[in-house]
Amino acid sequence: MNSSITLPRACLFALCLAGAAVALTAEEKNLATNGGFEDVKNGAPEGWFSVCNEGGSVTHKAVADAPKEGKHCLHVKSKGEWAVAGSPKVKLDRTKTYTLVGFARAKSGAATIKIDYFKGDEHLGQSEGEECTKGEWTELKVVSELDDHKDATHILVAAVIHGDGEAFFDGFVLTAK
Ligand SMILES: [Ca+2]
Repeated sequence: MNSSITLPRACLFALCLAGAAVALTAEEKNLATNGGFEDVKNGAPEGWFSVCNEGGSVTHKAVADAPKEGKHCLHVKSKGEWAVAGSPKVKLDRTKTYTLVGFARAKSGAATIKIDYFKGDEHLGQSEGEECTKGEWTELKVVSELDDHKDATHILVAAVIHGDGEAFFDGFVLTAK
């Protein structure tokens, strides 16, 4: 009854192959949850939050206003010193370097993207990209600086507006290598 032996072996081999494929693609996986802003709940990108300086105001929405890719992009409007729309937190693998790429276009004010560093819920600092003040989609990039944030356990990615402004964001991709 060889068939009863060869069948499980064949299955095990197939499982090993599937496992190897998952390990390879995990290297290039987009760690930014809903980074394309296509999952929309109550008009906002699912999982994303917004925050601003005390006394300021901020709104964050998922809109279908000329997105960079897909059907939706993130719209942030703010009054105040600064405003941020952020993703869910990502648990850090400190042996890796994280790279965030994203697109911004500003209707008014200065927009950028950033990586925020956290120790649990405590905000430790950030690495910001260059400012975009243009009305066309502009690619921005931020590379993590984990050596400057030795206690960090988590990061998140965020859209930023400095001062009063209104801007669109799309295509956030966070990778670890
Ligand atoms: Ca999109």
